[in-house]
Amino acid sequence: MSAAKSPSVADVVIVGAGFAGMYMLHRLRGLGLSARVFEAGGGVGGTWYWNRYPGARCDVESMQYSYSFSPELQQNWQWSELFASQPEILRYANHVADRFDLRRDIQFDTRVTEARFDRATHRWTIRTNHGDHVSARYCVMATGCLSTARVPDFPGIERFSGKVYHTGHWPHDGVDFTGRRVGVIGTGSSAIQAIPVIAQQASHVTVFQRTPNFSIPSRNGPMSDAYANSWKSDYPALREQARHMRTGILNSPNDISALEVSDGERQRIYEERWAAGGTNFMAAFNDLILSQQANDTAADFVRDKIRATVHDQEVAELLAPKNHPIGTKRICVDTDYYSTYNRDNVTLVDVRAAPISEITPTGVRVGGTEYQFDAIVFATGFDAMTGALLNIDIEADGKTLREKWEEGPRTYLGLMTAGFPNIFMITGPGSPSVLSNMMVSIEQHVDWIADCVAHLRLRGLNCIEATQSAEDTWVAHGNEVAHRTLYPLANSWYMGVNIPGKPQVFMPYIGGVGSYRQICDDVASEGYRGFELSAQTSALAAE
Ligand code: N01
Repeated sequence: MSAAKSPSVADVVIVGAGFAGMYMLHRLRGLGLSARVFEAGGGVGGTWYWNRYPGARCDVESMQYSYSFSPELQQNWQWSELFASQPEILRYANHVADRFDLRRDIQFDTRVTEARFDRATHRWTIRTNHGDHVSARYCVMATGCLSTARVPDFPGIERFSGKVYHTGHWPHDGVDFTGRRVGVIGTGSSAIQAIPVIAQQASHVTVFQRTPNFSIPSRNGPMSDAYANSWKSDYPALREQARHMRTGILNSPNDISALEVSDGERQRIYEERWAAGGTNFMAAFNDLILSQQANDTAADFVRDKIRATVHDQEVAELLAPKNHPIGTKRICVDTDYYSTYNRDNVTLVDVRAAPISEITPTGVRVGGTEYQFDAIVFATGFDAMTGALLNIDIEADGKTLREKWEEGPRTYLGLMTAGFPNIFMITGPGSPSVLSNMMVSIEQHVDWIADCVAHLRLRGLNCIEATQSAEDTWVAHGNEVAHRTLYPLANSWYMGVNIPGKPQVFMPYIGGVGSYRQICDDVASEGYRGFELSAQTSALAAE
């Protein structure tokens, strides 16, 4: 009988090589620690590696959706558009990987399957689908918030004889829809970006819409030197300002109520923001996500824009959202989305009243009607925020994370969860994450974790664990802040509503990026308040 192979050893295992995992690796190396990164994809970039659907681009301006940690990097890199496309962001991720020589510690095409904590040694044992077996002092989950693509359980789906795609798992060599009849299921951010581009190629596009979404034109365009230089000439100060904004985006919030101004003035402000484009529309007034009455003014404005854009008023009414306040489902940003419905080759099918009943060998059936397709695009979203974490068997002291989070995720600061020492989450549930500029939130978490690990080492400590009471207080605070807003009124993936059986709790922290950062900084400067720090001295624990 052969002896069990002993594990390889690292200070830290990082799961994921998106923007979070890459920067975490860089910071840990800077501390002189050894780190191994496991990445399920064949390259770096995370969400930008997988989401290659036509029209995919970021809705945060490129000058802000980029790393700030390296002055040289942010000066040298040139973005070609205001809002970078997926291929350009992926090129940037690859450039960063090369520039900082990250690949030598990243194992690609490898999925972490389990992570178990051993109390005796205070170490994690991590295993992968390729039989890797690593013992690490710390584990960092850089698994992304929107990385577990989801296809609804439509009957007959396996019998469809045409091509099937998911926006979050797009083929790497692209798809040519020329001359094809395409069905698109879903009208979230991904669909809203993809539909106008697919419609330019396909012979016909049929969109199956269950819930219409509010979308603001991006007004994307080429990056001018003058605009890029307006950032580069003062980058450190501008980045610092962004870190303290509510969303981590340096925009122009208007700190007055929508109800304090005259109708004419309100309309003027909305028109101005609509013309400027992008998510800054939601910063037109300070109470759009707090007051239904204020929110209605913005929602009415966008509904009127939809009616003015779409020629067929029946279609316009279907596209105009009426069941959730604007912004409480992720606001979308588009290029020519609504006007695409004026094309002869685009049809909108409402599947709210009569849902999709089955996928047939040749198409999609809704009630008594069958729509025939050569290809179906599922733009049906993700098991957000918890999906990727819970797909891994994470266990400490005989309890799994799945068991602990049965009624919804519970964390302290979205960084750690009680009962699971030495395992950190980057942009985990309970942190601003998806409600923010992810780059800003990623850098904040990575820096906090790196500083924390350095703090432990300096003091001869090697174990950190969130206390139950700190976690309970944070969860209660997160809920209290969320329920002061209109967000819980929407059936959104923020609430887990899109996954059957998923507990319905508001997962991100909505208190704002700036104030959240201050809380995290205070926690650290007060000796990691709410965490227990200790030293494991057994010989087994020796480094
Ligand atoms: O996914 P979604 P997404 N029958 O969950 C529909 C980020 N992102 O990939 O709303 C019929 O938003 C579902 O309908 P409903 C961004 O944070 C960013 O589009 O559940 N339809 C919905 O319309 C975003 O929020 C960028 O009623 C069904 C759609 O599928 C997040 O990713 C770009 C259905 C899913 O929409 C996710 O966006 C892209 C069913 N059975 C994404 N099941 C940018 O930076 C689901 N649907 C711009």
